[in-house]
Amino acid sequence: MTDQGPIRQSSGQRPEARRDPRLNWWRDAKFGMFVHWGLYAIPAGVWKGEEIPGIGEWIMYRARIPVREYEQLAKQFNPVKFDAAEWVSLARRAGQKYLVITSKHHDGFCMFDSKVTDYDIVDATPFGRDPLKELAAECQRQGIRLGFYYSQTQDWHHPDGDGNDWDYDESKKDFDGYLERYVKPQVRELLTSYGPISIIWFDTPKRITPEQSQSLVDLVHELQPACLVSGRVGNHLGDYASARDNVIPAELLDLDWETPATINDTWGYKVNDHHWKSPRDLIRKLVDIVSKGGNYLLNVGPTAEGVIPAPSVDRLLAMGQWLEVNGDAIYGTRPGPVQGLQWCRTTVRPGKLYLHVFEWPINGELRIPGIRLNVSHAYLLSDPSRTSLRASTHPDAVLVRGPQRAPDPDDTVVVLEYEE
Ligand code: FHN
Repeated sequence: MTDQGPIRQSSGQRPEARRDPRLNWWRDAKFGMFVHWGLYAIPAGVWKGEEIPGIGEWIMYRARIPVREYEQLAKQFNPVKFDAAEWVSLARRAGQKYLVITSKHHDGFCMFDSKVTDYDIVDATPFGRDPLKELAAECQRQGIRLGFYYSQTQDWHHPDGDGNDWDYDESKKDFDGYLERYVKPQVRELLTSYGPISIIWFDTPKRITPEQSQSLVDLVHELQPACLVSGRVGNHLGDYASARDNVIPAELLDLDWETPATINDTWGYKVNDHHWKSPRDLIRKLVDIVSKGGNYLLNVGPTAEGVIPAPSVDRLLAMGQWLEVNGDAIYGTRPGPVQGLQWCRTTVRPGKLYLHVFEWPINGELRIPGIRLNVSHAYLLSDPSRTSLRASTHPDAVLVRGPQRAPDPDDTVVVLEYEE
């Protein structure tokens, strides 16, 4: 994999992890919720009346906001509408199996009660609650796995963190000191005070050395051996690989990988971003990713009041409705044998091939090239009575006669049960 590919070399998977059973739950989960939430939700893309282009959580960087000014936002942060039960329930109803939330993004503000700094949600805001504690309890209660995003390299608030050259002199930074005395104690806090954590989602490795990345991986595994480390810990040392943001590889990859993605065009909330992807687009992206062996980590950016924007909620619920009917063709599956077709995707589990049809043929006759299967029963996954569809095996293809019109214009799933 080169830097030009869908996965940067630095964001890859350690080769031994590919067969590691610690990843089994993650390999089966397929779909997670990403949450970008922090002080940047207050300006929401607008600083001193000016629209700041780009993703919302980068506003401090893009507008070169001095630390002393940006810090003041904490005094206003009071997300009284935050309701951990509601967020976790939304993830559950969307069919998402894990939730990864920003504990500290590049702006350096900590969304948890850290003893290492006062620049955190409990000490510096009128809110005074630890949302990660509340989410951890709710995730336990509702059976959703919890992960923490943590920006290990970039920290625009810390004098020795990477990225802020408008307040601090880059040449004077003690990056290693920052890692040892700030990042590592915080990672320790995150892994010792919130119960079982399934993922530490490091991001933007940038200048981090292989030794430094390795020491973070070791720390995570020492504290919680089952906890996975995202590929963006850097230097090809993650438990699984991370695709570029919003990028879906063109073909099946022999890796454990994940695409982090937005529903509109920003991660952190932006008041003026209304560029929402359609439910159909999102469902198909999920299917496309799963058919190529990946996971989809789909983001929401809650407001400064703690509310997940309604367009995100609507889309996630639509995905959940589709998954309610078609989840068997997603969860626990593996990529199918037929790849590279425009009109359909395939996933498999022992004895079953799932055909995900995006474009239904005019006569309802599906021709799946390149496979020989002894089909014992073909039916629509959405059909509770599992009425048999006519299927025949030919030397170069399997033919299935379905209804004239697409039963589900987003993705109709046809199940082919076969003798192995
Ligand atoms: O810079 C971040 C960005 O703000 C966001 O968190 C995404 C999510 O994958 N990661 C980085 C850019 O790739």
